[in-house]
Amino acid sequence: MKRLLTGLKPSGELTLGSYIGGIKQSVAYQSDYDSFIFVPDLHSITVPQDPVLLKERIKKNVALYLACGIDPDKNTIYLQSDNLYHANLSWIFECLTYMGEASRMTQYKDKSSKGENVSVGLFTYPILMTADILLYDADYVPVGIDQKQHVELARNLAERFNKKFGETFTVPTPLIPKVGAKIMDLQNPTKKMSKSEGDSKGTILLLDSEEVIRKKIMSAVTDSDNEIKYDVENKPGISNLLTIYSALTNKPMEEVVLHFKGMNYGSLKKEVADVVVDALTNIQTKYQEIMNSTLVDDVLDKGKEIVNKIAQEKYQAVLEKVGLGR
Ligand code: ATP
Ligand code: LTN
Repeated sequence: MKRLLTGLKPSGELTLGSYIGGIKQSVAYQSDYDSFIFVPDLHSITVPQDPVLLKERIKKNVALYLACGIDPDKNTIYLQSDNLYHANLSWIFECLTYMGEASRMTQYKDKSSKGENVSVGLFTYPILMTADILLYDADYVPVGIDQKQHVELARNLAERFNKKFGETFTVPTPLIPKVGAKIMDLQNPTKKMSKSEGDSKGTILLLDSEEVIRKKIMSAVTDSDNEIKYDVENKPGISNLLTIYSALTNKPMEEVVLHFKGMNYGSLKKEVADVVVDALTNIQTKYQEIMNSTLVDDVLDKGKEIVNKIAQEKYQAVLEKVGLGR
């Protein structure tokens, strides 16, 4: 069975974008693949974090995975910092990565070009992501479009290692959703809906109340020509709302556009809000049940044991190939 692996950083509250671009795909594929989903907590400290909030969010992330439909019987669910091999393997890949290729990674490029003071960790984190993926020989990595570049780095590094030291790692393939690969900020629909950088009015959090969700969607920025059509370039706000609707109802875009043809923007927003409220209240009910149980710790304990065993074997093989150790 092919292996699928993904993770969502606990660097902020998970959003509708994280759900549609990240978790939802893993839920859809979980019966067909050997699925791994983890909390990449080491990735979240590339930018400063409050230690108390970070710890809370790690638990919340796992509870949300489960509430969104990640089945603990079909997935290996684990915490990155529960397995020391991620960072160890990352070091080996750092030594195989060229400065030029790391410098081309967009997050580092964007932040450093704005003159922001960025950490070395932000520069090297795509390499840690390579280690996250290759350590388990993942075949497929479901991600939103913003992460495609990083999975491509993982492909390049797997190929480079295999060529230099002999066949060792599976070369992974990114899985990008057909609809919803980039959900946009509701207030600024040319920017990604983000948990760490977005406008709080433009970002729907998975744990927002019904009232807040409706308010955010009803005040989404659109345009003034009152025609509902899918045209990302000229109508980014309307196209984003149609995308959210299409992703959550699993209806193809053509059908969605036909459904809304001739309606006004207010009616479109109302229907999108209904669909989002429906999906998220369902998730929130399950989330509360999970947070009141021991499930999160139970699945993480089980996951920790499984992944450490796999990783230890893989890392040992890597040491041998590279000539490290005794
Ligand atoms: P941030 O929201 O802080 O920008 P991120 O997207 O970099 O964070 P994660 O939450 O770890 O970090 O991303 C989880 C997954 O969800 C990734 O696969 C990412 O591509 C996807 N994702 C996140 N935001 C969106 C979005 N707005 N639209 C589509 N996919 C998204
Ligand atoms: N870098 C990703 C999160 C992430 C990830 C991974 C996703 C870390 N390791 C491995 C898929 C596979 C992000 O910033 N969203």
